[in-house]
Amino acid sequence: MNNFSYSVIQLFNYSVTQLLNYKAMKRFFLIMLCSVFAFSTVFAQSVKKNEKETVTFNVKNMSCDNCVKKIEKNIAFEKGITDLQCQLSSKTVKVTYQTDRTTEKQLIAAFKKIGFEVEPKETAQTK
Ligand SMILES: [Cu+2]
Repeated sequence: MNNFSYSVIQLFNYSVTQLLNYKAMKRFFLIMLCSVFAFSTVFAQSVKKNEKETVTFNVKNMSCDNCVKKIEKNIAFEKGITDLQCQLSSKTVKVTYQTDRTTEKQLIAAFKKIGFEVEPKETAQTK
């Protein structure tokens, strides 16, 4: 084997090693990236799961005890609702719900379904 072919082989060996290192590195970074992504997704979901919101609705046509009963009976059992308080004197309904299970829009629709026009008065984050 002459000097030239020897150096060609050396060069070839060197390139293969470099290539393998590059592939291993690429794989390592890919795995790192995937685990970071997976972890952040799970983390974000668990944070979202514990989030609650309390909305106070103005309910103009809530005028008697029967209305209150109707609301308590129907809305309190909508999915995601953890607390519901009707106040006839101020014509307001305070609803606490899990943000990952229902939305304000869905609540408004649920009220509408049983004949009450509502509008959100104030919203607050709850722990
Ligand atoms: Cu009534």
